[in-house]
Formats: sequence, C-alpha cells, structure tokens
Amino acid sequence: MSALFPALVHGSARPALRFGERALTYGQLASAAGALAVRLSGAGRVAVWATPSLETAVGVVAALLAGVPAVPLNPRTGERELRHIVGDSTPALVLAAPGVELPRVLDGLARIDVPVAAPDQTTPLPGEPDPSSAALVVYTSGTTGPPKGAVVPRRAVATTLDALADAWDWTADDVLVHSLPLFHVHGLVLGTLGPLRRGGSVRHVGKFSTEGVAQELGAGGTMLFGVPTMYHRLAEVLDDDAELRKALTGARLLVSGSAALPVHDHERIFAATGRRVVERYGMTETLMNTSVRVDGEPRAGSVGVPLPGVELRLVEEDGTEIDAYDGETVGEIQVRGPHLFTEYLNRPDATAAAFDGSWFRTGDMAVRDPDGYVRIVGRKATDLIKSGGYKIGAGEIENALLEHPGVREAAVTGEPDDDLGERIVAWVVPTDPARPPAAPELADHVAGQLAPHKRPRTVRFLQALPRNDMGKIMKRALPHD
Ligand code: MCA
Ligand code: AMP
Repeated sequence: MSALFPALVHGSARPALRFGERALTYGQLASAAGALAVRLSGAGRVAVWATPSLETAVGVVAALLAGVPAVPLNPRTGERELRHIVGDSTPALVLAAPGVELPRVLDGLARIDVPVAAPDQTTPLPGEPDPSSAALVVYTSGTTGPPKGAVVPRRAVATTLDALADAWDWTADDVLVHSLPLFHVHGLVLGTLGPLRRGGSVRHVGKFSTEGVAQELGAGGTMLFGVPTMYHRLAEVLDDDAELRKALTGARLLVSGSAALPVHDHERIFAATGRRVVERYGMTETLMNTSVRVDGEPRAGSVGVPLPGVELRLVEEDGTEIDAYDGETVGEIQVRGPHLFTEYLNRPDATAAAFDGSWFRTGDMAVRDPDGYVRIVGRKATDLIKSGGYKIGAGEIENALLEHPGVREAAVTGEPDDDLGERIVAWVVPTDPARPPAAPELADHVAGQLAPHKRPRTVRFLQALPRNDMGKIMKRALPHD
C-alpha cells in the first residue's frame, strides 16, 4: 500500500489542520508527527486523550506513521468505562496535550505530552507499515455489557477514504469544517484523517454552534460534516440567520451521517439554501458503506448506493439473500470488503457472532429502491439507542443505574426526540418508594460512571417493571406517555 498520507511525505506550506487560532501546515505536521513517531516506534498500543485539539490530530497521525495502533479516549468518559477501556486495550502510554489533567484511572500509564511545534531537525518518516496491521482501536457500544474495541486496519482507513473521495469528488482543494468529537470514526477518520489523506485541510470549530459553522464555512470552508442533531439545529435557525444561509448556500458539499437525518430537516435546509444535504451510512466496524454521490441524484431519506469496493446484500431473518430492488422488501444489511474491521479486541466470541461467513451483520434493516439506493428503515436490536449520533447500549446504562443504592430495578429505552433523534429514558423502581433518588442525581451517576452523552434525559419511576413469565423485562409494555 502506498503511504496513508502522501501529502506528509512531501511536506509543504499548505494548511493541514486548524483548531481555533492554532494551525499546522503539512510541513509542520510532518515534522511534529514524524519526530513523535520515532518515540512511539514499537510501543504496542497508545491511548490518545482525544480532546478536540491539534495535539489529538498530531498524536494519532504520529501513531499511524509509527505503525502503532491508537486508542482514542473520550476525555469525558466516566471512571468505570475508562477503567474498562484501559484494562481491555492495555496501552503502553497515553498521549495528551501539555497541561491537560488526566484522571487518576490513567495514573499507571506513562504520559507523553504531544509537541505540536516542529522540532529543529526533521526526522525522516518511517516506512509504511503493512496494510493489514491495526491503525485504530475504537470503542463502540453493544446491546449489553461494556463497549467493545473494534480493531480497524490501515487498509480499511485508506479504502473508505478513497471511496468517499470518489463519491464526493473530494480533493486537496477542499476545506472541511466540522465540530465532531475526535474519539469516534466520524470526527477522527472521516473528519481528520480524511482531509489529510487528500492533502486538503480541516478546520475544527470546537464545540458545535451554528455561529461557528457559519463563520468557518463563510471563510473558505467547502465541506461540512455533521450528525443529524447538528443539521437539525442549523435548520432551526436558518430562517432567521442570513449569514448562516449564505455560508451553507456557498458550500460545495453538506454531509450528514451517524444516524438518519429526518426528511423534515432535509427539506427545511433545501428550502432555505437550495442545497441538498448528502447522507452517507457507516459503522465503527465497517467504516463507510454507502453514500449519495455528487454525480448521482440526491434523495432525502436515502443513504445512497454502495461505495466502490463495498459489497452489500440484504438478508431475511433466516439468512436467505433478498434479490428484490422494490423499495419495500426489508432485510438486514450485510457488507463485505476491504473496509471492514478485523476483530473486537479480546472478544473472539463477539467477533464470530458479528459475521455470517465473510459478511458482516450490521443489524440495520433496509430496503433497496429499483435504482439501487438504500433506505434504512430500522434496526434489529431495540436495545441500541442512537442519541445525538452516539451509539449507546441500554444494558450498559441499566448496569450503571443498578449500582446506585437508590435503584432496585432499572430498564432503559430510547424515545423519539426532535433534536437528538432518540432520547435515553430510564425506568426505575426505587429501593425506597417513599424516597426515590432525584432524577438529576441518577443522570449525574451515569454521566460520572460512563459518559455524559449516556445519561438519561428522562427518568420515570414505577412500582414494578413489567415482566413475562420467565421474569424477563417486557420493555414494550412500559407505559409510554
Ligand atoms: C448535561 N451535561 C452534563 C450533564 N448534563 N455533563 C455531565 N453530567 C451531566 N449530568 C452537559 C453536556 O456534557 C454538555 O456539556 C452540555 O451539558 C449539553 O449537553 P447535550 O444536551 O448532550 O448537548 P450537546 O453537548 O450540545 O450535544 C449535541 C451534539 C453531540 C453536539 C450533537 O451529541 C455530539 O457531538 N454528537 C456527535 C456524536 C458523534 O460524533 N457520533 C459519531 C459516532 P458541554 O456544553 O460542556 O459540552 S457514529 C460513527 O462514528 C459512525 C461510523 C458514523 O456513521 O458516523
Ligand atoms: P456506530 O457504531 O456508532 O459507528 O454507529 C453505527 C450505526 O449508526 C449504524 O449501524 C446505523 O444504525 C447508524 N447510522 C450511521 N449513519 C447513518 C445514516 N446515514 N442513516 C441512518 N443510520 C445511520
């Protein structure tokens, strides 16, 4: 395989990364990441404290140059989840921005402060590692238990980014604007490594705001990546914000992913700007599977067609392949190709269960239109919740709630939410019905143990949970409003 980042081999004064006021050219990035790569060489795995910063980008690029798998950590991860991730991935050290305080869970790890200033002497970049070797270990939630580490090979990163370049005419001239977190595939692989592979640039807005997006897109940004919650928030204010309308209208490409963008938001953005948001569909385990292409017909509610190199099929419950392209026969999406992860770290059982031979079972249910466009209509597992574009397992939240002394029984569901797509709802039987714990206390407990985005937004107290004869909780029988 050729270099993952050809533009780094040549170095140049072209802009590569910008986070707020801080920026690096390709030459500066090559020097800083190249020097760090030498220090990381042979390190096993390295954790990256993935704040939205230059240091995170430099740290991950350095690990990739060194051929050392990077494990991005959400800096807001709670104690229990962080302990699990570190115990499972056993990183040799942690990369962090200078001055950033790390939690005590990481005390046992050596720390390297990521230098972003180019060193005096340029270090030659290491040779390109094997394409099948691991690039990243990205933790992702399942229906039960703690998150699993998806091992993503270098080949998958290169394949998916080149396939997106083909679908979107993505070039070195593009300036990508986004404000996604850097510890998931969307913000890290697509939003950071994507521009770097093309030789283009990325401008990170920091915390998402409609003003920040307007400013960066208006000042030369050509593409915008976001989750549906972000597009929903843009759609909400577009009619009253001429600057934002102008910025979106002037962009070359607006891309949404990580969850379905409601047709209503598609239409509002189109009405205000004349621009169609393009949807693409992926997963941590598969990187990107499908997209609406710039040379194809945009279609709200569709995730487009399989990307180059991606084989996609729909299967019935019993595993029979569906031939129909009729827009109505529903089956599970299975995919195959060089864009797939290799395994869940330390989980051969879960890895085996995720595959049907060489096909990866996505768990997403879809139909195909006569022209091959894929429309996602649901998900197999009701215990997976997508909130703000984050995948969250009901089981992990239930386990955390059950550790709270005021909780005797707990069940967690997702309910439709205009802003977040789905909102986490906790159903709780209190230990003492006369003195149930306060809802914010339970939310803080979950945020502190797992992560703030996993906290319940609504807590409903019950005297008992509905159970079947086997004692299993019947979530569908919970009394919704
Ligand atoms: C509130 N907050 C709390 C608590 N309550 N913090 C701690 N404990 C509490 N009890 C804080 C929040 O942390 C946040 O803090 C603020 O209150 C508001 O929180 P929230 O309501 O969640 O809204 P938000 O922070 O504005 O988040 C919306 C968002 C976010 C920006 C859309 O959900 C987001 O960044 N989503 C992106 C997810 C993503 O990248 N998914 C990709 C994975 P503060 O204000 O300080 O921040 S999917 C993927 O990778 C696949 C491959 C794919 O297809 O893309
Ligand atoms: P994650 O494991 O966090 O990477 O989330 C992957 C899941 O996000 C997929 O299995 C889908 O359910 C969902 N997803 C990603 N992109 C889209 C999209 N454009 N439309 C609908 N669902 C999506």
